[in-house]
Amino acid sequence: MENNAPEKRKRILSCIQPSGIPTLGNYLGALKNWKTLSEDFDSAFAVADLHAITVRQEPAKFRKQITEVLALLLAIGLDPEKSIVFIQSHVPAHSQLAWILNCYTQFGEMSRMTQFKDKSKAHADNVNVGLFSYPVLMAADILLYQADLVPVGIDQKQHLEIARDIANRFNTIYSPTFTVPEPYIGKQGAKVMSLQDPTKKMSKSDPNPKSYVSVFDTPDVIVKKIKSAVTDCEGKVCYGEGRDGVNNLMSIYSCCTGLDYDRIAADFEGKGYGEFKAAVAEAVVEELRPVRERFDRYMGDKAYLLDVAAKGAQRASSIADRTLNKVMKKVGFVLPK
Ligand code: ATP
Ligand code: LTN
Repeated sequence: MENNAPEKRKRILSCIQPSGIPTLGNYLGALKNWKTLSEDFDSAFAVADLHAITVRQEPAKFRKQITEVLALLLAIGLDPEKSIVFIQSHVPAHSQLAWILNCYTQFGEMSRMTQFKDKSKAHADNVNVGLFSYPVLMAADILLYQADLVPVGIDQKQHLEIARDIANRFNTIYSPTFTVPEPYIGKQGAKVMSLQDPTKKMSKSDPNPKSYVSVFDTPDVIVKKIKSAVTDCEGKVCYGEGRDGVNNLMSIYSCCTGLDYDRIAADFEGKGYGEFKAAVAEAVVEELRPVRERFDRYMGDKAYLLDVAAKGAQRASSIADRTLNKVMKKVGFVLPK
């Protein structure tokens, strides 16, 4: 018999923490892809505020950052009528499923997470249990929406593998319950490196602001930061092993202009780093300019932002609650009437 049912669109989900002002790394590694993918998939994007408190946040600043990241999601071009755009803590099912999944996750597998090891070194005075089970909450975020694909930067690959392991484990113990998600890691920009130490990823929580370009930096600040980026003494613009600083700038330039490495090397043949850095800075300024302009507009209309968050949470909850109910039934909980 012919099946005329329309093919179910695949679903994507991703989140960003409001743990600071997002960087060019977040933008090129994740956000830019979200906009493109949102055109071809059913999509949900969240501000991961629950994840952000695994590191101490100052309340007033935290509140502001949550609103800013929400505005940024719209500023990158996501359409809240098409994509579900929401704030993680507004959908209680995330915390509820995370607790359940904690009981299907082994201490040993969490101990191997490199982000936990890095963050517990960086915040040695606050190695809390939330930081340890962070990947379980992330698995809950993803599995609640039965996401097929999760667009992230390469640093999140290990967390995606754990989410897959947890999903498979639960599906095997009970019966198929969760879609097993695949990571989607863009070919370019998957790991933008720090401008001051290009062996480390660019991070919005880096204490040195010269190490990152924030998406809200003004053009003159962007120019200054890129001009002071660490390179090497070879003086030649071409991609190569061990040339982390130049490679990073080439990758940033390539993401912003669409030019490949050979073309960039040819264009800057015989030219010094000064000229190259000026071109990179200009490309970054132009890439971020429209985002910044739209961001300012959304930040000027807080009522609209709250409205988007409320509608987003409602739509997200209707999907998330369905999955949570299914899980609770399978585990054997008595569901409320
Ligand atoms: P923090 O620096 O506070 O740990 P973060 O920026 O690493 O935060 P998120 O805000 O949760 O973490 O990241 C949102 C998305 O940006 C994720 O998909 C992550 O993989 C991606 N991302 C973060 N930093 C980079 C980077 N330097 N290059 C490419 N992608 C990145
Ligand atoms: N841990 C992620 C942020 C995050 C996330 C998610 C990403 C929280 N929940 C669900 C994808 C899917 C990070 O990028 N640091």
